[in-house]
Amino acid sequence: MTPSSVRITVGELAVRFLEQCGTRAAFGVISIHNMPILDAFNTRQVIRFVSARGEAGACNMADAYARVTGTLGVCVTSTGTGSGNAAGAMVEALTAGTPMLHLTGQIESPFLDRDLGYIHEHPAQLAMLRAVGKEAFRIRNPETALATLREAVRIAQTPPCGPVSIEIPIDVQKMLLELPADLSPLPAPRAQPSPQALDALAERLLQARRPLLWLGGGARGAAAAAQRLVAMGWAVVTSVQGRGIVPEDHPQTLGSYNLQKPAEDFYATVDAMLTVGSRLRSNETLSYKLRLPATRYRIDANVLAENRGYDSACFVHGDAELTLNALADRLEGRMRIDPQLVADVQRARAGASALVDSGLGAYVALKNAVSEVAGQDIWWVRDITLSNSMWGNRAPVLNHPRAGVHALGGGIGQGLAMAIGTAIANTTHQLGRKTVALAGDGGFMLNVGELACAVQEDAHLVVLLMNDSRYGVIKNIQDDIYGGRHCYVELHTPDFAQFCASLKATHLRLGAPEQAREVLAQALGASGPVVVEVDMAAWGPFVAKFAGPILKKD
Ligand SMILES: Cc1ncc(C[n+]2csc(CCOP(=O)(O)OP(=O)(O)O)c2C)c(N)n1
Repeated sequence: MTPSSVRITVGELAVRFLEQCGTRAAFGVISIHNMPILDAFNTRQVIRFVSARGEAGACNMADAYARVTGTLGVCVTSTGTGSGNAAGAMVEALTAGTPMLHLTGQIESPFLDRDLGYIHEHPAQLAMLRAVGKEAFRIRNPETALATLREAVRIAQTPPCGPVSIEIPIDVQKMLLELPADLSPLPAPRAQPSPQALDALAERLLQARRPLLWLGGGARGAAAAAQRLVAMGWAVVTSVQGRGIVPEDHPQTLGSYNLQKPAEDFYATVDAMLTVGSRLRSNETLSYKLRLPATRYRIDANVLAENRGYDSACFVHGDAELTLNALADRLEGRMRIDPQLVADVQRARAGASALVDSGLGAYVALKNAVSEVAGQDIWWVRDITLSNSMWGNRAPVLNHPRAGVHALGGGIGQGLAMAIGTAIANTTHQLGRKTVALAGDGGFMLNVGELACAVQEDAHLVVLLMNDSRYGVIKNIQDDIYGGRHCYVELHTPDFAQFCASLKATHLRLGAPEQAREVLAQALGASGPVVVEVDMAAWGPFVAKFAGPILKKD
């Protein structure tokens, strides 16, 4: 050790490294087993640390923060039950391909892996973390800490991205090391497409007169490259995770109206579909029975995506942005696209959105009010609830590739925490948008404690709380396939006005469709968290009955 050298704990090393990664906010719950890390957040005051009320919420917040900023999300949990609490949210981050670092503790290393029943030990924590994330590591000593941190973040940020955990025994977190001179993260490699594969794909695409680009979440960083194909006249459709890569009011896009009958009819007229960064997941494709265009090509950063779900005549392994740009270089000025294609897209889109509206009844007023009052500069965060399945996954119009945040994996109860992570990201990165969330009362209650976090953090967000005092979608499924035998779906629900008052969160009741615009405007004008309770008993039922992901018989 040189006289001038500085010695820091492993916990502080982790925090200083995250600063170098560009992290501006981290989320977690304090515990004996992570205090050296949190102590460093506090003493350094560079990264804002948000105290969630539970590890599930913290992980959802970090996930949403990463999704809207396009940077690394960070959550910190305690060992054992704490990291276990985050497991469901880790699964969601894995499903969504979110680059995230999850730091957790572990008991003192001398007692670890000895089956002593040592308090807070979770003997198989690492195995659990591997199962719910992309990778998991343990830091065993100060000498290997930085390398492990670097590798974990590199893996998290390498497409297909995902959450990576590191467990650090509490004694190791406190150990000292000399402050390294270089704390920079490693670059995340991007898959380079092969020129031969690109030539072959370009040759085929040059034959197309009615080409369609299907953009998934993996193409969120490729908006400008996708725009080059749009400028050539291509039609576009997106998965729900790909919303806004092409602004949804562009005349050449179907937006995420991707599986309604008019969209399927349109696909029959398409002579080449190029899927980019999309898994063509079950709920986007009527469980793989949606009739996609017969001639299909695919680009993906995951080499294993080839022929998954749907086959393709030609596959290019590569980063979405690099591959689309290289393809555009080969196609620009050489495609002869049917001038009728744009009008056909618009017709299909109008037909699909009319179909969606026809099932909503009075709730069309709410859908339209979100567009009209909130405008396009919003983050649109959704929990799993009837309203999201019926319209929130398609509307309002989104104009930004990261504007939509939803639970891809279908788990309820994550929307409120995701809205908090989004609102914090909006502040720390000065993104200048409003955070608007959609949740059902069932999902909201699952993680309702995070409303206290939202108040404490002064998170500016509006939750549209669709209160039907039940698990509505499950009740519909019982009607559909369980002979109308209703059980376990009626919910004792708090008086949300009183509940919000007790937390000092603003509560507004939305009792009738005619009030939608006015109440929403009031909510958006307020600061801190606002709960707009849509009294669904007063509004009445939807016209259509949504009973789970749509399945196709043939
Ligand atoms: C974590 C989790 N637990 C249970 C379920 C099953 N589930 C799906 S939708 C739903 C009901 C959601 O109710 P609510 O939030 O009130 O929305 P609504 O269906 O009434 O619109 C339930 C329990 C789930 N998807 N995820």
